[in-house]
Amino acid sequence: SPQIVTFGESMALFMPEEHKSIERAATLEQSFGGAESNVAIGLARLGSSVGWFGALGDDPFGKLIMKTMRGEGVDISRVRFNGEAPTGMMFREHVAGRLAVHYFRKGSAASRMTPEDLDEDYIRGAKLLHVTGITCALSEDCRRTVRRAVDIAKEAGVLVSFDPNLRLKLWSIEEARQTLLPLAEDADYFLPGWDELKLLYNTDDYAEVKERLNALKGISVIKGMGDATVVLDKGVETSIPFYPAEQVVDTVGAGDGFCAGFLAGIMKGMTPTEAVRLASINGSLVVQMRGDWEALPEWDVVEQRMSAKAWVER
Ligand code: KDG
Repeated sequence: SPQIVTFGESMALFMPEEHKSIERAATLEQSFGGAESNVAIGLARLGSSVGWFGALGDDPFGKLIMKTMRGEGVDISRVRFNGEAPTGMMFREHVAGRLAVHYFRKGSAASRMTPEDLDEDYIRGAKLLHVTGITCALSEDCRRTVRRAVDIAKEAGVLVSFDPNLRLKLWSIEEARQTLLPLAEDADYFLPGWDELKLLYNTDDYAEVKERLNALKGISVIKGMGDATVVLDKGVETSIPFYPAEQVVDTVGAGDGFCAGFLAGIMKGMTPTEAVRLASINGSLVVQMRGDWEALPEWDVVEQRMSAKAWVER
């Protein structure tokens, strides 16, 4: 098995030209996205050994996703094509300066994943399993699939990382809490954003959230605490400033890029604080190009930036 294994839904992605709404655009640019496949591409580009799987429709979009993932060097040997259900789709546009996402993913191939689709040995053979809350929001079967995958990992001593990736378009906050908080308890690395934590724990009070996180067994990495990332590691709190982006074009995918950088760092034996520095550089590069994963850097770029003066000057 690859060192890191992840799975979830990847969808065809369509975006109008910048500054145009979908209603006014004559053409839409095509790509694809999915939190877990974004992370997988990010990891592969940093030189980590990674496998991604999910169910895709037996259609041109599924094929495009599969071929691109393969081309990026991600192990796709456990991807399944579903003959009946299509690859999901999403459309993104900026309306009055705000990002709007439109999903067409109900009944998609990925939403029909079941625990029986898991290759248990593939998970057992990995060093780390990465899951996100989006998969849990897709269907009851998907929720059980994530749960089962995490249980397999735990039993086999495989590390688990978990990004809640709260998507309130897909389910209610109450449902999300019920499923995601237990997963946070099982994670060795819990990677939420501060905005997500406020919703999940239903409070704006950092001290209260911190108490909850310190009670978890794993390390928590809080993204977006102002302009910094906070690491909570067995009661020890470290704040690491964001690496500055030269320009911000499209912030979607920043969290996944961060996550890829963090996991790559951990797999390379870095401390969580060092891994956050790598993660932050990775995230800062993703936002400078349109699309979720296109701008994810290769290892030499990140390595150069890690030792560069720019960081020290902040
Ligand atoms: O993190 C980026 C994802 O939100 C995007 O790729 C789409 O996976 C996605 C989702 O379900 O929102």
